[in-house]
Amino acid sequence: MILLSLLGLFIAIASAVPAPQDASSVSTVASSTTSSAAVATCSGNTASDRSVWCDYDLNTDYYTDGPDTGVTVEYWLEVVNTTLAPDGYDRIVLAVNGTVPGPTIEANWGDTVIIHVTNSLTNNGTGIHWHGVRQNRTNQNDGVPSITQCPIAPGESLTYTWKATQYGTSWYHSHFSLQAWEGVFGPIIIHGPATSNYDEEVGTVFLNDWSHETVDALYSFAQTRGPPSITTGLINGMNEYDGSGTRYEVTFDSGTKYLIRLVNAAIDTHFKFSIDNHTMTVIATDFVPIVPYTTDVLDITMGQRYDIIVEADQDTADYWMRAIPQAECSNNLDSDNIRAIVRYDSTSTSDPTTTAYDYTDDCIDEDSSNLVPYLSQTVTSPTGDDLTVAIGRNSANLFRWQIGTESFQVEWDDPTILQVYEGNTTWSDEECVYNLSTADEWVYFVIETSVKVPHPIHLHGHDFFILASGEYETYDTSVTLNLDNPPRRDVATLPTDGYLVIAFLTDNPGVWLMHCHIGWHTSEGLALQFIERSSEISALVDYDTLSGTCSTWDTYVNSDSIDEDDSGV
Ligand SMILES: *[C@@H]1O[C@H](CO)[C@@H](O)[C@H](O)[C@H]1NC(C)=O
Ligand SMILES: *[C@@H]1O[C@H](CO)[C@@H](O)[C@H](O)[C@H]1NC(C)=O
Ligand SMILES: *[C@@H]1O[C@H](CO)[C@@H](O)[C@H](O)[C@H]1NC(C)=O
Ligand SMILES: *[C@@H]1O[C@H](CO)[C@@H](O)[C@H](O)[C@H]1NC(C)=O
Ligand SMILES: *[C@@H]1O[C@H](CO)[C@@H](O)[C@H](O)[C@H]1NC(C)=O
Ligand SMILES: *[C@@H]1O[C@H](CO)[C@@H](O)[C@H](O)[C@H]1NC(C)=O
Ligand SMILES: *[C@@H]1O[C@H](CO)[C@@H](O)[C@H](O)[C@H]1NC(C)=O
Ligand SMILES: [Cu+2]
Repeated sequence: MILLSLLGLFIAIASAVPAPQDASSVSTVASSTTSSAAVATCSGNTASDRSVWCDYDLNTDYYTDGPDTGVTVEYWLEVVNTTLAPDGYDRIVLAVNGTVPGPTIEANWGDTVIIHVTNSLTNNGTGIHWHGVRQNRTNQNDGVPSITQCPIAPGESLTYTWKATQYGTSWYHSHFSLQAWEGVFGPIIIHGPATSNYDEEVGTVFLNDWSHETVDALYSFAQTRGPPSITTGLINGMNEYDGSGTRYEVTFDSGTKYLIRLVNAAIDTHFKFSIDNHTMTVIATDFVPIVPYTTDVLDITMGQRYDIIVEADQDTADYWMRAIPQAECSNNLDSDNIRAIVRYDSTSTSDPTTTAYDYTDDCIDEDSSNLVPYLSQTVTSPTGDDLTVAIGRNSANLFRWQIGTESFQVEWDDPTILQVYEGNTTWSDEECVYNLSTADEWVYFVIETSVKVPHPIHLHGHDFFILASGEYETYDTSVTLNLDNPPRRDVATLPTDGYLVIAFLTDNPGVWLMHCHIGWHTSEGLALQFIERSSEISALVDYDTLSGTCSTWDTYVNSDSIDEDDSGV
């Protein structure tokens, strides 16, 4: 009797408390597979010390080193066509597993992640990009139609596998046409150490712009007349609009410090984020932990993430959380109403009466002097090239952007990685190929524009180092490049009528897209591709999977005569 109840108690404890995942102790055992959510802790990592992670810590150079847990986490995602009303207004939404945002992909630093994606749409291909994920020697899993795969045809599935060599916050989203902004996106959380202590996780908080028309319906306007105005916005897939819908709410316990993982998933909106009366401690830029700094108002542009810690240090009351589109570069019809609620008393149902912090309307990144990576890295003797961002119209009189010499145009059914595998080294101008054949070399690019539109520039397969930037300024040789531990991340703003200088190390063989993260601009050709260490790529290719996806796609296209009316990414 006693033995039985003790046994029962033991089982109850064992299933309620996740086993601490000690990387050193599991690294020697054979790899195991689990499909349950990852445990969110590692020995040593506690509320009073978030700097350590089992045998690793914030000082681990995650570009070359890191845990190997032997654990595999596995997810199944289904892209569906549904009707949702995130702000109380019904519309067609394309969504992962029927929700916006989709399910969270969660793992621990050092785990292997396997995701099976099924395309259950009837009239679109798909391909899911794991934004910011390094894809170290796993280029084919980057999820970009025309570059690393053919689109997944309706009714078909594709499995992606990658190792979580970084930790922090990101998101996955479709890289097929404008589908990401029809709702095909969701959170990625990789648990690891943090540069400032917190008690609890709120999780991801997504900031979106949102129209009552689909973005596919608005694309024609965007191509002929420029960016359309957007109806409203969402915080974590929710908002109240004209008396309908529900706002996202968070409950704070006095004295508790919360980790909030912010993601800007908008198609064309630069937000300033704030929580009335509260100050945030910023601890990470994209997947890069930084030396903490505090701010009341945070600039976050498309594709960027910030991990912030907010302490519940105010009076028991209700407070507005705000995402405010910046009019300098965003055209939103409901700018003052993209809000969520922070409550100290969960039973309260009243609207907050708090006032927003003052801010100056503009579309620039956080001050680079604040964005100091915790793990210091130095750029040495980079070799450079110049890329001009410009806009024009094509022969059909539609807007087309370019970065470099041509507007980007690639074919869904002839991905670059397949061309490299087949030994084809002939590239058309509009494929905008930059061939980086030397290994472990620092390269830099001066991206310049005289157009009065800022662009969030995103690079796949790397963090880039931000050597310099200027708004309403021209780059010349008098500009000092910051090579000594500059800000590092995977999305940065090319400022209005200005320049952005980025550098990276050619340490990751593959075909990597670099593009503007404004959805309209990606579709209108503001992209290029780096073929990095091409001689090493073929050995990384799983040809059967690659060609299998392409042949089912070709069969679908031949029977449905589907039209590529954008850049192909
Ligand atoms: C990336 O892959 C290379 C080659 O396999 C390996 O040497 C390196 O340690 C890997 N980086 C990380 C962070 O795992
Ligand atoms: C997504 O939906 C599929 C079925 O369509 C289901 O098998 C899977 O468990 C769901 N995934 C998650 C992460 O909820
Ligand atoms: C979603 O469903 C609508 C209504 O049936 C249809 O018009 C549209 O083409 C579908 N979209 C996709 C991507 O399957
Ligand atoms: C995707 O489906 C939408 C309808 O949901 C349609 O408007 C759009 O043209 C389709 N895109 C492509 C590239 O087929
Ligand atoms: C928020 O801060 C303002 C300005 O300091 C103050 O007047 C107000 O009382 C605070 N609101 C709450 C609910 O604490
Ligand atoms: C890149 O350039 C190198 C050196 O010129 C060449 O050998 C290689 O074939 C090129 N790769 C591609 C994919 O064009
Ligand atoms: C090589 O690539 C070019 C440009 O993408 C294409 O036109 C050509 O057909 C390809 N050649 C082969 C042999 O596949
Ligand atoms: Cu752009």
